[in-house]
This record gives sequence, C-alpha cells and structure tokens, in this order.
Amino acid sequence: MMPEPFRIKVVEEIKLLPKKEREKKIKEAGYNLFNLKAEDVFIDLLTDSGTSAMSDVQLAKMITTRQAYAGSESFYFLEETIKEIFGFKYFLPTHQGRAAEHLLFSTILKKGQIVINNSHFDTTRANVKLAGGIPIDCPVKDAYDTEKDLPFKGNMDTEKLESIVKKKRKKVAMIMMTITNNSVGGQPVSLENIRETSKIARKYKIPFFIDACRFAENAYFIKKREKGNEKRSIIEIVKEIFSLADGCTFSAKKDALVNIGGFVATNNKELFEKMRERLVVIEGFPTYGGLACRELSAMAQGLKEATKEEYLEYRVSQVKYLWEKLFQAKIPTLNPPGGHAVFIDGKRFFPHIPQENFPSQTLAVELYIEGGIRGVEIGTSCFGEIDKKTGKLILPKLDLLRLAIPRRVYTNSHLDYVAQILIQIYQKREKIKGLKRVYAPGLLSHFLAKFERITR
Ligand code: P70
Repeated sequence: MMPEPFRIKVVEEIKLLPKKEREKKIKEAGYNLFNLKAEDVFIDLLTDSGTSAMSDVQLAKMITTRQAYAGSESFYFLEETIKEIFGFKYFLPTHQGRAAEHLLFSTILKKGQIVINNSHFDTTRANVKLAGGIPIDCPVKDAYDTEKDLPFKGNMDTEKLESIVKKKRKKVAMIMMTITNNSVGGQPVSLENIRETSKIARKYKIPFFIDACRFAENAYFIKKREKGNEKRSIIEIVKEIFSLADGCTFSAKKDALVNIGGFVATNNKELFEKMRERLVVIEGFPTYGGLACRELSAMAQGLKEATKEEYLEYRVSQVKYLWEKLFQAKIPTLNPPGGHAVFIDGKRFFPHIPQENFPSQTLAVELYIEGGIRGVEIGTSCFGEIDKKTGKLILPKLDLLRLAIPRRVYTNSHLDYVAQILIQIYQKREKIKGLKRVYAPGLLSHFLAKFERITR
C-alpha cells in the first residue's frame, strides 16, 4: 500500500468523551449529527468537504498574495491554473459549490424546465428546484445494487437519457454529469460515458455541464480502470473530460484541498456575462467572488496538488483500506469503495428496521454513541421527499451511511479504530431499534431534522 506522500508538521488534539456523555450529547442534538459540537466528536467523517489539511505551500501562498478588492494576483494565478487543468475560457469564483450552482441555474433555467443528471446531489437538486426547475436523476440501474462490484457505477444511463430528451425535448434545459457520483457511493463515471452523454447533448443542442467536485478522483479511476487510459497523465484525462462539456460548477472544498471556495466555469461568453452580472450582486466583484483573495491562492495551489498521481494513489487507497476491513468483516458495504468515502448499506445492516425508521441514520447515531465517530446519512433523511398529495414520505432506493474521509487528515490507525467500532455494532445489530423523525423543514431537510429513538 502507498504510504502517505507527506509528513505531518502541525497537529490538532482530539478527545473521546465518555460514553455516558456521548449519549447525552446526541440526545440533545435531536439524534441529528449535524447538531453536535465538533469538539464533542472524536473522529469526524461527516464530510470530505472543506475538511482537507492544507499543505505548507498552500499556506505560504495564502500569506504572500495581495488582499485587494480588484485585481489581486491570486485571481490571475487561479485563472491560469483553471485554464491549465480544465481548459475553460471564463470562470467566476464563488464562496462554495452551491453558489456556483445557484448562479448557473438561476441564469439558465425557466420555470418548469428539466435538468437531467446522472444523480443530483442534495444542494444541486435544491438549487434546480429553487430556480423553478425539475431535477431528474438518470443513473445506470446497477448503481442501486450495493453488492455488485463494477468499475463505473457512477455512469449515466445514456439510453434512458436519450429517450427522456426525445420525449421532452423542449423542456430539457440542461444535461449534467456529477463526477464522482456522490449520491450512489462516490462511484466514478467512465470517460466513454462522458463522451456518450456529451454526444447526446450536442446532438439535441442542450447545454452540458459537469458537477466537478471530485473530478481528480474520477480521473484517477479512469486511468486505473478504463482501457486505453493507463498511460495517460491525470491532467490529460481531466482535459479531455472538460473538453466534452460547455462548462462546470465546482466546490473547491473537495478536490481543490481547501476549506472554502468554488467556481463556475464555461466557454460560453454570453452565459458568462449574464452570470457575472448576478455574481456582483450576490457574491462580490469577479476577481474575488465570495472569497478572500488568500482563498483563491490556496484553491489554485490545491488544484495542482490534487491532480498529482502520487497524491491520488494515496487518497484512493486509503479509502479502500477502510472499505476492505469492513468488507472482510462481512459488514454490508457498498461495493466497490468510492473515491472519497466508504458507504454502508443501512437496509442490509439492519434488515429488521423499516426504511421509514431511518436505518442508516440509526447507524450514524450508534456509531457516535459507541465510538465518538460522526458519519452522515445519505438516504431516507437526505433524499426522501414528502408526497404533496398524501403527505407520506417517498422512500429513496438507497439508504446509506457515508463515512467520508477528509483529505490528508486521518491516519490509517484512525481508520482501524473506525472499523473496530463498526464491527462491534454489527455484532449486536439485532438489539438496535430505529428512529422516528419528529421535525423536517422543506428544502435540504436533513441538515436540520430532529429524531427520537424508538424504544419498544
Ligand atoms: C458532501 C457535501 C457538496 C456537493 C457535492 C456535489 C456532488 C455539489 C456540492 C455542493 C455536502 C454535505 C453533505 C453531507 C454533510 C456535509 C456536507 N457535498 N455537488 O459532503 O458544494 O458544499 O461547496 O456548496 O457533493 O458531499 P458546496
């Protein structure tokens, strides 16, 4: 296995509260792990977003760049890096990914228009809706089979895509591809599938955008798993991916190794100018977007580091390391491991807990009580929508617990501990009961939801 291609220069203390305390804290949090104080968490696998450890070079560049309202060199450094890596002509920095999504959808979408995505992630879906659009997911069928081990389970079902486009041609405003596909387990999309999707978009003259959050991890999987790409460099693969699209939205909090930031990029000048007008109103002047200039420098440098093959090899193999331990212990993992996280199938972990009682959220709660570990539910709480007519919860196909691994933050012995705690819970799984949701707001309800434990 690839050892970490870095040494540790600064450390942060973490503490494990006594179990009694943890039980109290999670109850006070309404059994929603978003409501916990970070200091009360021992190992935080809530997200890989904005939680990366930055390098000495990133920090140095943050200090040396000029802080200016207009024209700081950090902007030009980022502009050059985006051209070098993604190849887009125009870009606008934003404070994070969802602001880029908001700019794009609120500019392009008209009420009642459709966006088709291999799978919208939570904020993307919410932003399509906020702009009056209708999000449609179009993943391959195998994506819903958590046991099947296939190389590109993140793919778009291109046959289905084309049939929707044919039927609803006038209503489809955009085709999008999320790489890697977070909603179905951080699974990669093949280059062939991106080419095919782009071909359909071009044939029907529909704008094609990429949700690029984890583009570098996706490119690494293409290099390793897709024939004909073994000898290509990561940058070469990345360049080809984005040459197939009209633009992208990006949360730099993932594959740019920074704590905040994002951008929207495109080759379409007219669209760029319209979005720029909005940017000035909602985020800030175009040479800083919603960020301090130092964040732009860190982002540019982070993009360079995250596209290095040695880094990606370490990154992907660390995720696999945790997955393997769980898989060997017969814990029902989603297979194969994704690029940024290990996912556990809550429905198979707790077959006795009905999906209405949130099996993966239950596991998230147990994991905190048992080991001070914080994961996140990507399932019924995150994606289950309320039927407007019946008021009933519509159950999504997948109910997963995600253990997202922050980049360059934890060592493998932290992950050994996580595996050990999960195995302990698995051994007593039959005794564990589910949860009842007692509060859920409309959009993005999982962030604010509250639950109670079922005791009988
Ligand atoms: C995550 C976070 C963010 C995200 C994404 C994709 C494919 C856009 C965005 C928005 C969100 C999250 C989920 C659970 C717990 C904490 C945070 N994903 N597209 O961890 O980007 O956050 O910068 O606005 O995954 O997956 P941004």
